[in-house]
Amino acid sequence: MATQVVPRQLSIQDFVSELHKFPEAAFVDTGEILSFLQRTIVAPESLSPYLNWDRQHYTRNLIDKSRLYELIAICWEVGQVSSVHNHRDQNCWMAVPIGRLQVENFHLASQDLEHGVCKLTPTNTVEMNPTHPCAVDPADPVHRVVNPTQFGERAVSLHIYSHPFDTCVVYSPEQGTCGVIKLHYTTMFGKPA
Ligand code: 2CO
Ligand code: FE2
Repeated sequence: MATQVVPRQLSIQDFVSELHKFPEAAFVDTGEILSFLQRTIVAPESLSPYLNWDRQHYTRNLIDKSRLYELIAICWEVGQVSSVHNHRDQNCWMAVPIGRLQVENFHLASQDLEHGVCKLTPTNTVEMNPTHPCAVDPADPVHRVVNPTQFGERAVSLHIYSHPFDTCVVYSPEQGTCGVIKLHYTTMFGKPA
């Protein structure tokens, strides 16, 4: 019989304290941090200093940053989507303590950044919600995150990136084009960036 672990709820402060306890090796593969996220739900009310909403674009709110990782809360209005993008070969774990989101994964068949061209094919779509965190597959890391209009509610995702990165490659699967963009924080440690 399959056993199911009932996740415990932690404030974001306690969640950060737990993250600090992981050794560097835990961030190399995705299993250990993913299992921590499966056992843990961040209490939504503890996230209030990091929640900012913008009708134009999802917001990126830095909660914690070290040599090993950065932890960001992303706030998604109904209908907002990210670009299709990569994470610069860094691991990424996502948890969704508020609402639910879809991750659409793509396979990158080829990429020529110098000429800005690529070939991408969609692979699968997975739902994230408070009991379903996920890790980006390091072997096939290109994805986009979507808060579908039909879900009808705002969502907040927590992203752990190891190591921190401040640029990424964005792709247009329809046009077969790609390019590097710079990433910015909307807030840092609860204050406008
Ligand atoms: N990686 C994007 C960002 O940091 C968010 S979409 O999901 O990973 O802006
Ligand atoms: Fe991403």
